[in-house]
Amino acid sequence: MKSLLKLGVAALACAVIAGCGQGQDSDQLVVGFSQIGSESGWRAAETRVAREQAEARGIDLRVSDAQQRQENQIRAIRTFIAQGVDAILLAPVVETGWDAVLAEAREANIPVVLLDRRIETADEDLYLAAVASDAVEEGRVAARWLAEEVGDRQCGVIELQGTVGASVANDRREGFAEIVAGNPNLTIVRSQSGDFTRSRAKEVMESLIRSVGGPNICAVYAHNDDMMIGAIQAMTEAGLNPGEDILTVSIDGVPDIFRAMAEGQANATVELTPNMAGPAFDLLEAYLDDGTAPEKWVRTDSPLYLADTAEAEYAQRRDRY
Ligand code: GZL
Repeated sequence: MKSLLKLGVAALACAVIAGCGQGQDSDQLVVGFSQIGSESGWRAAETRVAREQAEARGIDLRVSDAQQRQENQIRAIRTFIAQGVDAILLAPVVETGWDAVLAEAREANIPVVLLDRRIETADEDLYLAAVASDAVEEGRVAARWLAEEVGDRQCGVIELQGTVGASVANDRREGFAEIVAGNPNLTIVRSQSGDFTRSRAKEVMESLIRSVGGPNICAVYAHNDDMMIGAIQAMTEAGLNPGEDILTVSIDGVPDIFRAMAEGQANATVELTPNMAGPAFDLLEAYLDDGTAPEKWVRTDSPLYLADTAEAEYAQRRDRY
């Protein structure tokens, strides 16, 4: 634990309860990470990078995998509070239902930093900062590319949404829809959740191919690359040609989407860095050392990648995930 106030509180608390959140040495920062799960390649990379970033800083990082269930995340946060950790990282699976448990963390004087998703709250002081992309802009970037690609051709789009209730799913849908609204030749013919996973997205895409009909599908927009990989499998098994007859655009920039682009089965991805924990640790260390107030939103970039650089991008990234 770092800050003097915490040392006083901790010493008192540690006299009373066993299993205090002390790192190996009393000066070591102890951080609890309530992680959503491992639903996608991007999520698994975020966890791995968080461990690397903690290791590099000598931080004792305690990761709890919630298997995509909010009640498990809330339980993990309460455990971290009881352990008296110095700070908590939270990747909130959905955007509502956090006020009570975050108020308990504030009561215990434990700062919380949100990673890669946002929460809906009337009290923005419940968390110290958020490290996340602008998911509305990610949706706009995807739709602008598609609009450019189809020109004035009529194009029926299938949208595979992320987890119901997740801020990024709502925002990526909003951004995409905003650009579609300004392009009369783009029409979202179906929009359904694939829960950010390959398997669920494959099932959903199989059923949409049956109901919409392959020839009526001009493009697929998936809120993450893993769902697009599942959709590509479904399209290929149905005898369709994703990346050629059916345009694809998704988000994350995981190695497998670069491989699909290099093989001509996908067209575009909007990258999301898996390194959300590094900036979070930096702002936490400054805050805990001398009270430096961080920016409320540390925004990560959303660059677009296309098939023309996919081969090189895949070669560079495949060992990083
Ligand atoms: C986005 C993040 C999303 C990724 C998915 O910030 O929350 O969650 O795009 C992951 O791959 O499931």
